[in-house]
Amino acid sequence: MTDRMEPSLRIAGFDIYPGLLPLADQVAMVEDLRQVVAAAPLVSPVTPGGRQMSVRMTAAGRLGWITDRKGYRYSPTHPRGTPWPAIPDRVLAVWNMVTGLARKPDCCLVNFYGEGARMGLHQDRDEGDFSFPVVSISLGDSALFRMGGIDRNEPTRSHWLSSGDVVVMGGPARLAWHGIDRVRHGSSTLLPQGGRINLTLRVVEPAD
Ligand code: MD6
Ligand code: FE
Repeated sequence: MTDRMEPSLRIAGFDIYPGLLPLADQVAMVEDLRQVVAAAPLVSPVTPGGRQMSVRMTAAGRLGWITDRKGYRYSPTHPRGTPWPAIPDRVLAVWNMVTGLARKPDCCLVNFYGEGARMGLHQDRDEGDFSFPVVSISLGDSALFRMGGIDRNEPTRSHWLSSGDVVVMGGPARLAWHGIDRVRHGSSTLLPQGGRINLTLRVVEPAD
């Protein structure tokens, strides 16, 4: 346990760190992620209801979050059957900075938003232990992030996330509803072809 950095913005219980990552770190993190994607290619997941998600997805860590016709779950392997690559140290360093926790995340979910991709309002509730926060890192194009409450019908607030921003969803907000309404395609030059990457770090296995 080390000191946790204080957020400079709090909206609906979400802790927001605008511009936490310097540009050089963002560039280096994208390079790390190219290696992750080389080992575990992005897939276009299908929901249990049979709908194709607009984001493309992969993961790093001991467990990755997957979805297909059989359901949502954490899996020790990529859909093609291979283990997930390790979570890059540079990504773990962000977890350490904003959580100060000794426990490391089990999963780094990687979401790629191409033109027109979005993420419907959802809760992150497939993990085994909600006492740990979920940490999110945004890279590339700006995205409109909608944050609500624990009940789906509570009012929501929206905030534009930019490249290098970090969000922590923990404490009472851990099970809050949230989503990405839209991405401003081409608003960042971090990725040469445009697009947005969002990383979410999660503790999946209950603390022992
Ligand atoms: C996104 N983020 O930023 C979607 N989940 O693309 C999430 O779904 C999210 O930002 C848990 C905690 C923080 C998040
Ligand atoms: Fe989420």
